[in-house]
Amino acid sequence: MSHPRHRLMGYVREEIMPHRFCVGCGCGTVLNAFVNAVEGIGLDPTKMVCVSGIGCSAWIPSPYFKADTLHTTHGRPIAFASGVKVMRPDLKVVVIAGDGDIAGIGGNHLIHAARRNIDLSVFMVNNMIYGMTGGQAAPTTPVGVKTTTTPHRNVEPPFRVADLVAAAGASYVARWTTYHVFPLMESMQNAMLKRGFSFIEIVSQCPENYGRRIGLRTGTDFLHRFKEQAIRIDKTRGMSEEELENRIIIGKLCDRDRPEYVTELHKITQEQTDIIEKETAG
Ligand SMILES: Cc1ncc(C[n+]2csc(CCOP(=O)(O)OP(=O)(O)O)c2C)c(N)n1
Ligand SMILES: [Mg+2]
Repeated sequence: MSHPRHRLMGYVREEIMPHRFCVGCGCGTVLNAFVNAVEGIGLDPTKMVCVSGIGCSAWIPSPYFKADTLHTTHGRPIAFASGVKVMRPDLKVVVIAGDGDIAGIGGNHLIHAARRNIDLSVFMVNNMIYGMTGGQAAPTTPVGVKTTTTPHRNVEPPFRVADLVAAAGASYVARWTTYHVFPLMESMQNAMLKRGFSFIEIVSQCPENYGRRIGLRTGTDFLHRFKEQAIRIDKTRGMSEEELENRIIIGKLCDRDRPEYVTELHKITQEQTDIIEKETAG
């Protein structure tokens, strides 16, 4: 008896499946949610460009998602994606990369893309560490954690990246974890349908290079932790900083309409073209 082909198989590079993510890694969950979201809103992958940087999470779109992809340099996926969007505003441009990529080395590109409100969707996989390179501290690593670059303990407070992006001016910002698969899928759909800069922080697990330093050995250990730590944003009103210290605030942080960067740029191009045409006609 022949087996029916899975309905989502056409969205991934079947020839290189199964993927190479470590056992228990959250990247497979994010890939699954992303592919479901793309199919769910009927996006045509031939009209998409996915951009990634360097890191484990960067492998989610490239090579696994079957669309045109740019696997760029570490820290620069938003810069490359902005270039694509300016030249080809007709394409859906999505960045998927790690916390190191997006909020560490690429942090400046992140806040300025949010400020400009350029029409990109950025899905940042926050595993709280530089996973691919063996476990260096990221700007998302919690205080107190021992990493290869903080062998005694990390003393740097982490960024709350989603809050930072919302404050910088993005149109849509949300935070979920790999435990919250269905809300994550739905949020990815909303992000990709939103005009302007959309951003989802996906708190994810790295049992290999982060978990083993904090006593969480398996992916399941992390999912239990995320379930316990998560608190819906609407339940946080009136709670103090101390009460929220070890919590992961999940849900939508903002959803608003602001002028979009490429549209505004193209208006200028049109205005200038009109002026030149008028002058040459006269
Ligand atoms: C300019 C530059 N600096 C540093 C590196 C080394 N490097 C490669 S991946 C990486 C960190 C990856 O961490 P993250 O972006 O969080 O992705 P993860 O592997 O955790 O998914 C670093 C520091 C590099 N490739 N290029
Ligand atoms: Mg990381």
